[in-house]
Amino acid sequence: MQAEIDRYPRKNDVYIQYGTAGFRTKATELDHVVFRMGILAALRSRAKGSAAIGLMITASHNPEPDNGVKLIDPHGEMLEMEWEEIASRLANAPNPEFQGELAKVAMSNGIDAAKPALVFIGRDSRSSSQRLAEAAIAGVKAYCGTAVDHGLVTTPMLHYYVFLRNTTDCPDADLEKSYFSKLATSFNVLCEPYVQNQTIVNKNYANALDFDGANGVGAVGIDKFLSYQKGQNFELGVHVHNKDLSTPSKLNHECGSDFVKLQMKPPNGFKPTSGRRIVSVDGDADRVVYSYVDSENNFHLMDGDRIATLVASYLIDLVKGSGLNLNLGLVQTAYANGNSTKYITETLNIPVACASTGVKHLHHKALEFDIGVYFEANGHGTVVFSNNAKNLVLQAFEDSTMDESKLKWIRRLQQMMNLINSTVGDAISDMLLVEAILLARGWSIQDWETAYHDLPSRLKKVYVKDRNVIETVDADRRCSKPDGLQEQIDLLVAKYPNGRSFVRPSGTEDVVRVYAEAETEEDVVALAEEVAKTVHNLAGGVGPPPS
Ligand code: 16G
Ligand code: ZN
Repeated sequence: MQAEIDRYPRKNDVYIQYGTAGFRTKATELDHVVFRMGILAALRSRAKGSAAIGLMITASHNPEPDNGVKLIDPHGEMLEMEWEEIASRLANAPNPEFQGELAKVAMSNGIDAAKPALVFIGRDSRSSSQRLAEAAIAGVKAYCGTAVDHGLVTTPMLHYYVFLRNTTDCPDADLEKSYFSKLATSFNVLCEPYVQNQTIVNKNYANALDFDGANGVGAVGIDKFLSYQKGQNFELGVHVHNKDLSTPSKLNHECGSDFVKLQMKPPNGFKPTSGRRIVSVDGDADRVVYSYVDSENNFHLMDGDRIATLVASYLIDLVKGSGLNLNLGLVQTAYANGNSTKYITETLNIPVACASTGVKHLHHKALEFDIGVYFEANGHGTVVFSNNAKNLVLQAFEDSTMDESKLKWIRRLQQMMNLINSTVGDAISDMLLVEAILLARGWSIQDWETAYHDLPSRLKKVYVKDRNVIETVDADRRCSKPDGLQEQIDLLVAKYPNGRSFVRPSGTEDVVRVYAEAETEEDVVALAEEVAKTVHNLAGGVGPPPS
C-alpha cells in the first residue's frame, strides 16, 4: 500500500477540515485528501458490515477551480458526525504517519481487513473531478475494496444509489434506471387526475417552465428525467438552459440557484419570459430555487422558505384528509425569513423548529416528526417520514373498514412519499414535488407567492482576524462570544420595527456572516450596516469597517 500512498503525498501542511459539506478547497490541494477518503470510505464500509458507502466529488455552488469530497453513510445519509473528526485526522496526517493513523482507526473500530468493502464514487462536471475520482478509486483499491464508478451524477442521485444498494437487491447497473423511473412514475401518478388528452387542466397552472442547470450535472439529470417521462400520460413542459458542460468556467457562473438567490436576478443564458417559472439548481443539484420576472421586469424569488411552506401546507391537507394520526413539523434555520415563520405558525398552525445552519442539523431535527419538512432558505431541503408514518399508510391499505374518502388522501400521501428523495435535498425531486403541488392547487407562481410577503433582508460579510472568536447558541440565533456583542446587537435591533439580526462564523469561508431583516428596505440596510460595524469593532475586524 505504501507505493500507492506515495503516489498521493500530502504536499504542504495546510490544515483542512471536514466541515458541513465535507472537505472543500482549491482542487489542486485535494488529491491526497480524496485518495485518503477513498481509503476511509473502504474502512467505513467494513465498519458497517460491508455496506456500500458513497464518495462524492463536488464543490457544489462554489466556483469551478474549487472542488470537494464528502462521504455518504449506508442509508444514504451524511457521514456520522463522530467520523468527521476521523476524516480530518486522516486527511491531515503527515505522510510518514498516515499508515499508523489508519491502523489506529482500523483497530479502534475492530475492522476485519479480510471482509469485503464497497464504495460508490460519483462526481460533478468540474474539470478536476475526473482526476479526483481516479484518486478516490486508487484509495479504495489500495485498501483492497471494490470501487464502483458512477461517473457524472448529482449529489442526491449518489445518496439515493447508496440507500437503494443497501436496502434492496437492485443491481448496480439498474440504479440510475430505478432512480429516474421512480421519479417519473410517481410524478405521473400524482398529475394524472389533472390530465385530459395529454393536456393539463387545472385553473392557473401552466405546463411550461425554464430550467437553469447552472452548466453542471443538474442539466444532465433533468435531461435524463425528461427521457424517462417520455410517453407518460403527462409530460412536464421543461425547457433546459445553461447546460454547457464543456466550458468549465461556465459552471455556476452568472447562473444557478446561488447566483439567483444572492444577486436577486434571473440567471443569464436565456431571456426570461414574463410570468413563466424559472427553476435554478446549483452545481451538484441538491439545491433548487424558483423565480420569475413580471410584466414590469421586476424579479421575484421563491426560495427554500417558500418551497417549505408550499410543501408543508399541502402535506398537512393530505394528513387531515387521511384521518391518520401523524404529526407534521417544519424545520428552518435562523436565515428563514421572519414572515415565513409567522405564516407557518400563525396561518398554517404547523409547529416550526429552528436548527443550526448545515443540512445535517436540519435533517436530524426533522426526524423528530412523523413528517418532517426541512429547507434552508438557499433551497436545500427535503421531507423525511418516520417508520410510524410509513406503517400507518401501509396498514390503512390493508384495513377493509377504511372508507374510500380517506383512502384517496392516503394514496396521494404515499405517492408523495415515493416522489420525495428523503436521503438529502434533491433539486429534481423537489422541483417535481413543487410542480405536482402547484398543479393540484391549480396555481400559477404568482398565486403561490401571495401566501406571505418577505420582510426585506440583507446578508453581509465581515472580515476578522479569527472568525472563531464568535460563538453562537440557540441554533445560531444568539452569540455568546465575544462578550458584549449580543447586547449591542439587541440594542440595535430594538430600534427597528420587526427588526431581527444575528451573526455567525461561516463554515465554508473565512468570514463572519451578518444577517438582518426589518420592516422596510431603508431600515434593513441601516441595521445590517450597524451590526456589521459592531462585529468589526468587537470581534477584531481587519481592513476598513464594512459599509
Ligand atoms: C454548506 C452547507 C449548507 C449551508 C452552508 C452555509 C451542507 C450540505 N451544505 O454549504 O447547508 O447552508 O454550508 O455556509 O450541509 P456558510 O457556513 O459559509 O454560511
Ligand atoms: Zn450543492
